[in-house]
Amino acid sequence: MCLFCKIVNKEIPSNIVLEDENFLAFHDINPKAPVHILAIPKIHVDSFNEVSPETMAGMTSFIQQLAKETKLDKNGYRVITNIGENGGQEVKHLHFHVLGGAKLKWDHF
Ligand code: D5M
Repeated sequence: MCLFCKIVNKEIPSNIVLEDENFLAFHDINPKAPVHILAIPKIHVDSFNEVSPETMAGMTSFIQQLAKETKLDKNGYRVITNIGENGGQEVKHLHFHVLGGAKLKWDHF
């Protein structure tokens, strides 16, 4: 079972911010911004390459709710998903980095 499936199953502890039937959001263990939350589907999907339109639709609503509840929607935030080798994806379970809490830089290579 992958790392994030274990977090979904509560076999590995995480600092949960928001949860519903299909999605989970928890604080990133290695934050890159004052607020750095990971939002994931509970079902295992390897990456954005494989995600279904239905899961993405739910994911979008979940991230919007997350932004509202954390008040990130007030001043803005960033949503990133890394895909594969060049994208820098380390955990092979689809996750969206939700970053905010400061004016973010834009510097990728
Ligand atoms: O991002 C993978 C992210 O997952 C990276 O920012 C660290 C984070 N991570 C790894 N293990 C944990 C646990 N156990 N809790 C919370 N966050 C974690 P990627 O896009 O794959 O590079």
